[in-house]
Amino acid sequence: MSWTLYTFAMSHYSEKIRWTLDLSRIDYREVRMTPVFHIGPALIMGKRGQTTLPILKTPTATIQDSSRILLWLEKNQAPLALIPKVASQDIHAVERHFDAIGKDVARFLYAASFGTGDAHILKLWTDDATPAKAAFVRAAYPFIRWAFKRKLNITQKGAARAQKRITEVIDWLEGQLSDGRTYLVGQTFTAADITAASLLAPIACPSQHPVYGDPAYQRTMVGATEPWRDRPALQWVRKMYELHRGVIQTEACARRAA
Ligand SMILES: N[C@@H](CCC(=O)N[C@@H](CS)C(=O)NCC(=O)O)C(=O)O
Repeated sequence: MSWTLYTFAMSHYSEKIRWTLDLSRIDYREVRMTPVFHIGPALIMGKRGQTTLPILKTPTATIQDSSRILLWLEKNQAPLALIPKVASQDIHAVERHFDAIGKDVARFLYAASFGTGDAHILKLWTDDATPAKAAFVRAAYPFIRWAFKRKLNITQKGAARAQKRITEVIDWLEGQLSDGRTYLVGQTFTAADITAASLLAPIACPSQHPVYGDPAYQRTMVGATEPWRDRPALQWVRKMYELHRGVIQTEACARRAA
């Protein structure tokens, strides 16, 4: 197995690629990184002056950014069932809608949980850390939180704007689904559905997701997710996870263990 996917366990952009690789039955090793300690490796591997994950490393290329990774897979793993050629443009158009609110989702949820949910955030940030890294993140938490707030513009105003933009995209999704369709592009499950479901998963909290399905996460976010929890769009996200994630995830884990 010579592909490696660098992720954060709780990252919705990482989930988009993890799900795509799992469903495409591509073998890879997942390296779950610890915030702060990801910065150096991401800068070096990405070579774009960016510190974001996911990053996919293959024997022939290292690609940073989930939409660039999808484009690379489309070109280099063709034919990719999740991006049929005839539907490619429509799929990427849907992808852009949801990628655009990824940071708003993080901004809004952190704004609501910093202060009251710090214990759980610390747990999420240290779950995949070595003891020494975990001790560092715990000790530096007040500073990391401050830096994070600045970087993501986590202010009351920023959170209010994020809430508005998330609501607009949820409205848009419900508009798309209002004719009774199951999938966003064509008659089959595609990368458009994966992107929409992954990016909204931190709000929808599907039980199949290892982080957002955790009752402790759901308790921490209960106030923040409340405005949208029962909306049809969020029910659709949970349905996509039920239909297309649980089994695939179990299969991928079994493949990796074999
Ligand atoms: N446009 C990027 C956004 C990825 C992104 O924002 N990732 C977040 C985690 S969800 C991240 O790595 N944050 C840490 C950082 O920016 O250093 C993509 O599609 O991959």
